[in-house]
Amino acid sequence: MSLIRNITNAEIAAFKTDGVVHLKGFFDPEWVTMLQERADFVLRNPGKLANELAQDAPDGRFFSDTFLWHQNDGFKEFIYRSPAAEIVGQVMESTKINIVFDQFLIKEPSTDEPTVWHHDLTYWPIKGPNVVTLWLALDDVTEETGSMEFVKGSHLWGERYHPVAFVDPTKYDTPEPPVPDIDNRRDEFEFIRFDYEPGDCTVHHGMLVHAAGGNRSATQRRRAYVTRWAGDEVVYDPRPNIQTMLWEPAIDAGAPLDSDLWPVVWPAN
Ligand SMILES: O=C(O)CCC(=O)C(=O)O
Repeated sequence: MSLIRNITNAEIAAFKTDGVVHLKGFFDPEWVTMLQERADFVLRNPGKLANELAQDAPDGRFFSDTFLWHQNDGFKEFIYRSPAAEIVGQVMESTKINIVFDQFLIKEPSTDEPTVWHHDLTYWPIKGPNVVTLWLALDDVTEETGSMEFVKGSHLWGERYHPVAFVDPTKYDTPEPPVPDIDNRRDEFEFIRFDYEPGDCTVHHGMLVHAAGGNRSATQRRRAYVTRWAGDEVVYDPRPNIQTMLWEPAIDAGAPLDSDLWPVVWPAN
Protein backbone atom coordinates (compact mmCIF):
# COMPACT_ATOMS: atom_id res chain seq x y z
CA MET A 1 0.00 0.00 0.00
CA SER A 2 1.39 3.42 -0.82
CA LEU A 3 1.32 6.19 1.75
CA ILE A 4 -1.19 9.07 1.76
CA ARG A 5 1.90 11.25 1.45
CA ASN A 6 5.63 10.80 1.82
CA ILE A 7 7.38 11.45 5.12
CA THR A 8 8.83 14.97 4.86
CA ASN A 9 12.46 16.01 5.29
CA ALA A 10 11.40 17.94 8.41
CA GLU A 11 9.88 14.79 9.91
CA ILE A 12 13.03 12.78 9.12
CA ALA A 13 15.14 15.55 10.69
CA ALA A 14 12.92 15.56 13.83
CA PHE A 15 13.34 11.80 14.14
CA LYS A 16 17.11 12.11 13.80
CA THR A 17 17.55 14.87 16.40
CA ASP A 18 14.70 14.19 18.85
CA GLY A 19 14.46 10.40 18.39
CA VAL A 20 10.71 10.47 17.77
CA VAL A 21 8.25 11.77 15.20
CA HIS A 22 4.47 12.09 15.50
CA LEU A 23 2.46 11.19 12.37
CA LYS A 24 -1.23 11.89 11.99
CA GLY A 25 -3.72 10.27 9.69
CA PHE A 26 -1.62 7.62 7.93
CA PHE A 27 -3.85 4.73 9.10
CA ASP A 28 -7.41 4.85 7.86
CA PRO A 29 -10.44 3.89 9.98
CA GLU A 30 -10.61 0.35 8.52
CA TRP A 31 -7.22 -0.52 10.03
CA VAL A 32 -8.19 1.07 13.32
CA THR A 33 -11.55 -0.73 13.52
CA MET A 34 -9.98 -4.08 12.63
CA LEU A 35 -7.34 -3.65 15.35
CA GLN A 36 -9.84 -2.42 17.96
CA GLU A 37 -11.92 -5.55 17.36
CA ARG A 38 -8.87 -7.76 17.56
CA ALA A 39 -7.68 -6.04 20.74
CA ASP A 40 -10.93 -6.95 22.42
CA PHE A 41 -10.70 -10.52 21.10
CA VAL A 42 -7.10 -10.93 22.32
CA LEU A 43 -8.00 -9.52 25.76
CA ARG A 44 -10.50 -12.37 26.05
CA ASN A 45 -8.23 -14.95 24.36
CA PRO A 46 -4.59 -14.14 25.20
CA GLY A 47 -1.82 -15.73 23.11
CA LYS A 48 1.09 -17.76 24.43
CA LEU A 49 3.35 -14.75 25.16
CA ALA A 50 0.62 -12.64 26.81
CA ASN A 51 1.32 -10.91 30.12
CA GLU A 52 -0.72 -9.11 32.73
CA LEU A 53 1.53 -6.18 33.65
CA ALA A 54 -0.47 -4.76 36.55
CA GLN A 55 -0.92 -7.90 38.58
CA ASP A 56 -1.68 -6.18 41.88
CA ALA A 57 -4.01 -3.54 40.44
CA PRO A 58 -7.44 -3.79 42.03
CA ASP A 59 -9.29 -2.00 39.23
CA GLY A 60 -7.50 -1.60 35.95
CA ARG A 61 -5.63 -3.88 33.61
CA PHE A 62 -2.31 -3.39 31.79
CA PHE A 63 -2.14 -6.10 29.16
CA SER A 64 0.60 -7.10 26.73
CA ASP A 65 0.66 -9.74 24.03
CA THR A 66 3.39 -10.17 21.44
CA PHE A 67 4.07 -11.90 18.10
CA LEU A 68 0.40 -11.71 17.23
CA TRP A 69 0.97 -11.62 13.50
CA HIS A 70 2.59 -15.06 13.44
CA GLN A 71 -0.52 -16.46 15.09
CA ASN A 72 -3.35 -14.59 13.37
CA ASP A 73 -3.94 -13.65 9.71
CA GLY A 74 -5.58 -10.30 10.51
CA PHE A 75 -2.38 -8.99 12.05
CA LYS A 76 -0.38 -10.54 9.21
CA GLU A 77 -2.45 -8.48 6.78
CA PHE A 78 -1.56 -5.35 8.78
CA ILE A 79 2.16 -6.17 8.81
CA TYR A 80 2.32 -6.77 5.06
CA ARG A 81 -0.38 -4.45 3.68
CA SER A 82 -0.72 -1.46 6.02
CA PRO A 83 1.38 1.70 5.59
CA ALA A 84 3.50 0.84 8.67
CA ALA A 85 6.55 -0.76 7.01
CA GLU A 86 6.88 1.98 4.40
CA ILE A 87 6.46 4.69 7.05
CA VAL A 88 9.35 3.33 9.10
CA GLY A 89 11.39 2.70 5.93
CA GLN A 90 11.07 6.35 4.98
CA VAL A 91 11.61 7.64 8.53
CA MET A 92 14.84 5.61 8.89
CA GLU A 93 15.81 6.14 5.21
CA SER A 94 16.45 2.41 5.03
CA THR A 95 16.50 0.31 1.88
CA LYS A 96 14.73 -2.66 3.51
CA ILE A 97 12.55 -3.26 6.55
CA ASN A 98 12.18 -6.40 8.67
CA ILE A 99 9.32 -6.87 11.10
CA VAL A 100 10.75 -7.68 14.54
CA PHE A 101 7.45 -8.24 16.36
CA ASP A 102 4.04 -6.75 17.01
CA GLN A 103 2.38 -6.20 20.38
CA PHE A 104 -0.75 -4.97 22.07
CA LEU A 105 -0.14 -2.65 25.02
CA ILE A 106 -3.49 -1.94 26.58
CA LYS A 107 -4.12 0.15 29.69
CA GLU A 108 -7.72 -0.07 30.69
CA PRO A 109 -9.36 2.79 32.67
CA SER A 110 -8.20 3.22 36.28
CA THR A 111 -4.87 1.45 35.77
CA ASP A 112 -2.26 3.07 38.01
CA GLU A 113 0.63 0.99 36.69
CA PRO A 114 3.15 3.24 34.92
CA THR A 115 5.47 2.10 32.16
CA VAL A 116 8.94 2.54 33.67
CA TRP A 117 11.72 4.55 32.05
CA HIS A 118 13.52 2.35 29.56
CA HIS A 119 14.75 2.09 26.02
CA ASP A 120 13.73 -0.75 23.77
CA LEU A 121 16.74 -2.16 21.98
CA THR A 122 18.46 -3.89 24.90
CA TYR A 123 15.37 -6.06 25.51
CA TRP A 124 15.77 -7.77 22.14
CA PRO A 125 18.37 -10.08 20.57
CA ILE A 126 19.20 -7.67 17.76
CA LYS A 127 21.60 -4.76 17.34
CA GLY A 128 22.26 -2.00 14.85
CA PRO A 129 21.56 1.66 14.21
CA ASN A 130 18.12 1.38 12.63
CA VAL A 131 15.51 -0.06 14.97
CA VAL A 132 12.21 1.67 15.71
CA THR A 133 8.84 1.23 17.34
CA LEU A 134 5.66 2.41 15.63
CA TRP A 135 3.11 3.01 18.42
CA LEU A 136 -0.36 3.20 16.87
CA ALA A 137 -3.18 4.63 18.97
CA LEU A 138 -6.54 2.85 18.78
CA ASP A 139 -8.19 5.32 21.20
CA ASP A 140 -7.80 8.99 22.06
CA VAL A 141 -4.62 9.09 24.12
CA THR A 142 -3.48 11.94 26.36
CA GLU A 143 -1.19 12.40 29.32
CA GLU A 144 -4.15 11.47 31.56
CA THR A 145 -4.71 8.12 29.83
CA GLY A 146 -1.04 7.12 29.52
CA SER A 147 0.66 8.69 26.52
CA MET A 148 4.41 8.11 26.35
CA GLU A 149 6.93 10.71 27.45
CA PHE A 150 10.26 10.75 25.60
CA VAL A 151 13.60 12.17 26.73
CA LYS A 152 14.50 14.28 23.74
CA GLY A 153 17.71 13.22 22.01
CA SER A 154 18.48 10.40 24.49
CA HIS A 155 18.96 7.96 21.60
CA LEU A 156 22.22 9.81 20.93
CA TRP A 157 23.68 9.37 24.43
CA GLY A 158 25.64 6.31 23.28
CA GLU A 159 24.79 4.26 26.37
CA ARG A 160 22.95 0.93 26.51
CA TYR A 161 20.75 0.47 29.58
CA HIS A 162 19.58 -2.56 31.50
CA PRO A 163 16.18 -3.77 30.26
CA VAL A 164 13.70 -3.67 33.13
CA ALA A 165 10.94 -6.29 32.81
CA PHE A 166 7.60 -4.58 33.37
CA VAL A 167 6.16 -7.39 35.53
CA ASP A 168 9.19 -8.43 37.55
CA PRO A 169 12.14 -5.99 37.53
CA THR A 170 14.56 -8.81 38.45
CA LYS A 171 13.55 -11.01 35.50
CA TYR A 172 16.14 -9.88 32.96
CA ASP A 173 19.68 -10.37 34.20
CA THR A 174 22.08 -8.42 31.97
CA PRO A 175 25.29 -6.43 32.51
CA GLU A 176 24.15 -2.97 31.40
CA PRO A 177 23.88 -0.08 33.89
CA PRO A 178 20.39 1.05 34.96
CA VAL A 179 18.56 3.84 33.16
CA PRO A 180 19.39 7.18 34.85
CA ASP A 181 16.93 8.32 37.53
CA ILE A 182 15.01 10.53 35.13
CA ASP A 183 12.21 11.50 37.51
CA ASN A 184 14.63 12.92 40.08
CA ARG A 185 16.70 14.75 37.48
CA ARG A 186 13.94 16.21 35.33
CA ASP A 187 15.53 19.67 35.17
CA GLU A 188 18.51 18.18 33.29
CA PHE A 189 16.46 16.92 30.35
CA GLU A 190 13.99 18.05 27.70
CA PHE A 191 10.85 15.99 27.25
CA ILE A 192 8.45 15.35 24.37
CA ARG A 193 4.89 14.09 24.61
CA PHE A 194 2.05 13.91 22.08
CA ASP A 195 -1.71 13.51 22.14
CA TYR A 196 -3.10 10.91 19.75
CA GLU A 197 -6.41 10.31 18.01
CA PRO A 198 -7.23 6.80 16.82
CA GLY A 199 -5.03 6.15 13.77
CA ASP A 200 -2.25 8.55 14.84
CA CYS A 201 1.14 7.07 15.56
CA THR A 202 4.59 7.91 16.78
CA VAL A 203 7.79 6.34 15.50
CA HIS A 204 10.54 6.28 18.13
CA HIS A 205 14.14 5.14 17.97
CA GLY A 206 15.11 1.90 19.74
CA MET A 207 17.61 3.75 21.95
CA LEU A 208 15.29 6.61 22.95
CA VAL A 209 14.55 6.66 26.69
CA HIS A 210 10.82 6.86 27.39
CA ALA A 211 8.10 6.02 29.91
CA ALA A 212 4.33 6.38 30.28
CA GLY A 213 2.02 7.08 33.17
CA GLY A 214 -0.92 4.94 34.16
CA ASN A 215 -4.39 5.44 32.75
CA ARG A 216 -6.01 7.76 35.30
CA SER A 217 -9.30 8.09 33.42
CA ALA A 218 -12.20 6.16 34.89
CA THR A 219 -13.80 5.67 31.48
CA GLN A 220 -11.36 6.13 28.59
CA ARG A 221 -9.52 3.03 27.37
CA ARG A 222 -5.95 3.20 26.06
CA ARG A 223 -5.42 0.53 23.45
CA ALA A 224 -2.21 0.66 21.39
CA TYR A 225 -1.02 -1.68 18.66
CA VAL A 226 2.75 -1.48 18.63
CA THR A 227 5.04 -2.77 15.91
CA ARG A 228 8.82 -3.06 16.18
CA TRP A 229 10.85 -2.75 12.99
CA ALA A 230 14.47 -3.04 11.84
CA GLY A 231 16.09 -1.32 8.87
CA ASP A 232 19.54 -1.43 7.30
CA GLU A 233 22.56 -2.80 9.19
CA VAL A 234 20.62 -4.54 11.95
CA VAL A 235 21.87 -8.02 12.87
CA TYR A 236 21.04 -10.92 15.17
CA ASP A 237 22.58 -10.49 18.63
CA PRO A 238 21.52 -13.41 20.83
CA ARG A 239 22.14 -12.71 24.54
CA PRO A 240 20.98 -14.60 27.62
CA ASN A 241 18.27 -13.41 30.03
CA ILE A 242 16.40 -10.95 27.83
CA GLN A 243 12.92 -10.85 26.28
CA THR A 244 11.65 -14.13 24.88
CA MET A 245 11.03 -14.23 21.14
CA LEU A 246 8.42 -16.57 19.67
CA TRP A 247 11.19 -18.94 18.60
CA GLU A 248 14.92 -18.75 17.92
CA PRO A 249 15.57 -17.67 14.33
CA ALA A 250 17.64 -20.04 12.18
CA ILE A 251 20.39 -17.49 11.51
CA ASP A 252 23.90 -16.98 12.88
CA ALA A 253 24.86 -14.33 15.42
CA GLY A 254 25.89 -11.25 13.43
CA ALA A 255 23.75 -12.18 10.41
CA PRO A 256 21.04 -9.93 8.91
CA LEU A 257 17.64 -10.61 10.47
CA ASP A 258 16.04 -12.10 7.33
CA SER A 259 14.34 -15.27 8.58
CA ASP A 260 10.91 -16.80 9.19
CA LEU A 261 10.77 -15.01 12.53
CA TRP A 262 11.81 -11.59 11.17
CA PRO A 263 11.03 -11.51 7.44
CA VAL A 264 11.66 -8.59 5.12
CA VAL A 265 8.32 -6.83 4.68
CA TRP A 266 9.30 -3.77 2.65
CA PRO A 267 9.90 -3.21 -0.17
CA ALA A 268 7.26 -5.79 -1.06
CA ASN A 269 8.57 -8.43 -3.47
O1 LIG B 1 2.46 1.71 25.85
C1 LIG B 1 3.17 1.92 26.83
O2 LIG B 1 2.75 2.16 27.96
C2 LIG B 1 4.67 1.89 26.66
C3 LIG B 1 5.08 1.60 25.27
C4 LIG B 1 6.54 1.47 25.10
O3 LIG B 1 7.31 1.66 25.98
C5 LIG B 1 7.01 1.07 23.78
O4 LIG B 1 6.18 0.79 22.91
O5 LIG B 1 8.23 1.02 23.58
